[in-house]
Amino acid sequence: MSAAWLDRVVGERQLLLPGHSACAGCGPAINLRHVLGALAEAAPESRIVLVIPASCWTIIAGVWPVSAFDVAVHLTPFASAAAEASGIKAALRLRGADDAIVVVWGGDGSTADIGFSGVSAAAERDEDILYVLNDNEAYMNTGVQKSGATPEGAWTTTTPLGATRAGEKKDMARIIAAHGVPYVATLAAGSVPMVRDFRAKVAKAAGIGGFRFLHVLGGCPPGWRYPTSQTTRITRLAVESHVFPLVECDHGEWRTTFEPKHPVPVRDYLATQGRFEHLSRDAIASIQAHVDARRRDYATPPMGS
Ligand SMILES: Cc1ncc(C[n+]2csc(CCOP(=O)(O)OP(=O)(O)O)c2C)c(N)n1
Ligand SMILES: [Mg+2]
Repeated sequence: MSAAWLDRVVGERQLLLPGHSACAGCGPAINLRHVLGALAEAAPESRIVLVIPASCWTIIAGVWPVSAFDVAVHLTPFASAAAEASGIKAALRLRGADDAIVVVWGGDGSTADIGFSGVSAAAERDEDILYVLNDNEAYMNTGVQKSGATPEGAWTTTTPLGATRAGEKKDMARIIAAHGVPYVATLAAGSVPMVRDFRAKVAKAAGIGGFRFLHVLGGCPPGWRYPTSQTTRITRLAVESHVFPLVECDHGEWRTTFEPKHPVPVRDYLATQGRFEHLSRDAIASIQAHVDARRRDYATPPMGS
């Protein structure tokens, strides 16, 4: 790991400005900083437009005339984010800004559930946008309700104790890859090597035309019920336990981009968060089996390849 690279990342110009109102320890805030930083580095001359459907980020973005961003931001309803991003890209192209990068920063509730039809349609049309799934695994802005991306066994306010999340998290990377889009990847900023993987994927996506989909995992201290200091450690454990494998599908070719040097059992990840504290040994064994099966799936040619 080169010290010069780290210095550059730490010292780069911030497009998510200091003083924004995200919670302490907000994983998505770290992630969005890296998305914008890596885009600005990969395409310094390109205009970046951020399209944000209803989510925590509608609030964090600020109330006009104040903005948390040093890029243009367009707030949308859930269902129309992908369509509005497609329209903005088309309008910018008509005005000669061919290289503008239009980025949707959509939550998991927005992307996997309420806005899914619009995301699927934009993917199917191969719209020239960068869609980033900002996955904190529940509807956090409205008080931790379960989404399609909430993981098996998790407590949320709509899956309370005694009726916690049954079934597995939707596999959005494979669902979107099955549309035959040019690029899909999973990203997590859990350690310096993982950040390197993260930013390389953003840079790669910036250089490809058509519909690109980045699925980024971000911890939420109040929703996942852990201390604010633990976000990066928990993100690292998500990858090291293979709960969140780092993969990409580049024009139909799947590959694992990051193999943990120190793999850990899933229970080590689950034990870091209050949303899993009720789980029995049997429930943890079942989650481990599902994580193992999903990992095997990624190692074999999946849908979309
Ligand atoms: C059609 C519609 N239903 C419900 C809401 C209320 N709402 C605003 S933000 C939000 C949560 C969105 O969850 P997610 O997409 O996961 O983003 P997060 O809040 O976790 O960042 C909800 C339900 C809304 N704005 N529009
Ligand atoms: Mg969410």
